[in-house]
Amino acid sequence: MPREHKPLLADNTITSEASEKPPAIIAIMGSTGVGKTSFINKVTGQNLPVGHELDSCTSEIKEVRLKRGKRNVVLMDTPGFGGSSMSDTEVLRLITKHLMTSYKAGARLTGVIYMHSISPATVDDVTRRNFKMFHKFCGSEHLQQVAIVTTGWDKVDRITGESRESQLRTGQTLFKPMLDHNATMMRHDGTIASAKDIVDHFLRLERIELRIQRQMIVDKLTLPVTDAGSVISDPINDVRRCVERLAAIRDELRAAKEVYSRTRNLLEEERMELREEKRALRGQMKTLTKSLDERFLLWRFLWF
Ligand SMILES: Nc1nc2c(ncn2[C@@H]2O[C@H](COP(=O)(O)OP(=O)(O)OP(=O)(O)O)[C@@H](O)[C@H]2O)c(=O)[nH]1
Ligand SMILES: [Mg+2]
Repeated sequence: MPREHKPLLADNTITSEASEKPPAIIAIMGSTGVGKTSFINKVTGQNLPVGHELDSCTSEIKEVRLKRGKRNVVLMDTPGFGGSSMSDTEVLRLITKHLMTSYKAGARLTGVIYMHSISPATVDDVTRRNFKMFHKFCGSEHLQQVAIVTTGWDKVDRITGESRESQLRTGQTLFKPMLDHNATMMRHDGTIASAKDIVDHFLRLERIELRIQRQMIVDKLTLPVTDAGSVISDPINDVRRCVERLAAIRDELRAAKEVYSRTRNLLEEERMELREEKRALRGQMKTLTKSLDERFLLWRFLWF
């Protein structure tokens, strides 16, 4: 049955009436170029930059606020996996860091969307690995609040699209394991109405805690040893990243120390000069001033 589309208010800011209920925060993840940012633009009417050709576009987490009816909603745009500018581990690290910070500030997700384009004829091994990572990222406990949203329906004919969707549903290395744990599969046909419908799906749901958040905050695991991190982590790269970052921090500290010591010397020099000048002025006070008032003023400046 078609669902009624409540009008999105032109003003996307959060009002006091709506802010009584915590906003529904929805994270949007998936491979690069599948249309995550385009989807957000469709729902919010914003014009965030979208990608062209094969280059990845979004490079940082961006939260976009909007309202559906009286409910405040925050859509969390994330960089895509498989992009040209960041490794998948870096993307996962960025998303996880953001989720940890907002979790510690009391914010909880209401849902997670994993976007996938129906348009490529095959699903490569890296994408399959990322599905597996995503499942472990969420855990299996709250998958009714996870939606796998397919895009690219205008790029294929209906029969081809439906056949690919069916393979995604039934493939053990594709989405079946998540769907078996009550994740939902939805289509985004590129229209504003369909994008709003997908967002509305989450509005009735409770707030959740993802497995990655529990493992990192409660169990205090580091990312590479979490269930999700261990699927895509590359230990050699992790060690290299740590060593490089430590070297960079050491250089920055050394440079900061040099600047500090140079500034300290300059200030010290200036202080000595001024003290000397003040002493000389004190000695010459009588010759410098004529009236008693001026002498009194100078006396106050030079002795205190
Ligand atoms: N034909 C068609 N093009 C789409 C669809 N979704 C997105 N695009 C186009 O694909 C390109 C990439 O879209 P983005 O919205 O930037 O994709 P993204 O998932 O945010 O990509 P990253 O930020 O790199 O992770 C843009 O040129 C979009 O216009 C779709 O369903 N059909
Ligand atoms: Mg994007």
